[in-house]
Amino acid sequence: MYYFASDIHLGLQIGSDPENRERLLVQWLDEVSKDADAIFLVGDIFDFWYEYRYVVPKGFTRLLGKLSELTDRGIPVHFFGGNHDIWTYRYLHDECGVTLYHSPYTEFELDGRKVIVGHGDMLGPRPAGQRILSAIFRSRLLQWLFSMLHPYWAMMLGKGWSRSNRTSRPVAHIFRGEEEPIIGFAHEYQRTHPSAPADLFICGHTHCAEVYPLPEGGAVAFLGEWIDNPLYGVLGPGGFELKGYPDRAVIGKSGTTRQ
Ligand SMILES: [Mn+2]
Repeated sequence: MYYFASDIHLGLQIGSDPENRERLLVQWLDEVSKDADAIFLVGDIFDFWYEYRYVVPKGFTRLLGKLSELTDRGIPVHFFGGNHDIWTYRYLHDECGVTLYHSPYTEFELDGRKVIVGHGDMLGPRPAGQRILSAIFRSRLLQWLFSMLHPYWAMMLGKGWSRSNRTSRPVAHIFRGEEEPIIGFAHEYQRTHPSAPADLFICGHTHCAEVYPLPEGGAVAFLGEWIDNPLYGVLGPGGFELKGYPDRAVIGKSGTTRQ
């Protein structure tokens, strides 16, 4: 089985039970590790993360320990940078053994299915302002300048930005269907890959919980968020399901057929 979760926003002190969000995530990782072939953490796992060459942020020790334990046991953990944790460099790889991804999307073959995974903030048509902002955040110069700041100010600035970003709009976004840039990306992908279309697109970012079937075949799964409403995706022989956690109520599904 393959498991997926995104937008946990660890460290963000809003929503339901922020103190226990990390414990819940670790409990989930523990449970799914029993039959996981791989675990995908699809971005915005941390509400803000910045690491220096010799220094990492305080906290998150339960999660970091659990990730290290899982990878030591041989379970692959794929960790995607989201727009809140783009500045994850080598530490999570070197210390916790996860594989890091920072490209807009990555193609996987899981159980004979073509699955495209990405956080989603860099997918599809987006307004110019957003594109400029993400280019700035990804610029080496800005990252270098930021690393010159004393960690006290850097973390204060980063956490403040992250919090204001969240409190300026509601946690739960209304799903806009065809208007979602990620749906636009999925159509474009299928159109440009007629001989090898994707069976499933999996993303986070929007905080919507949806499994959206594409008319041309395949589906797009939006993994929701853990601020108010923890959810996860599971892909097995029977297809993909989006489930609540810990109640495991099925919120959406897609019977993706193998090619
Ligand atoms: Mn998010």
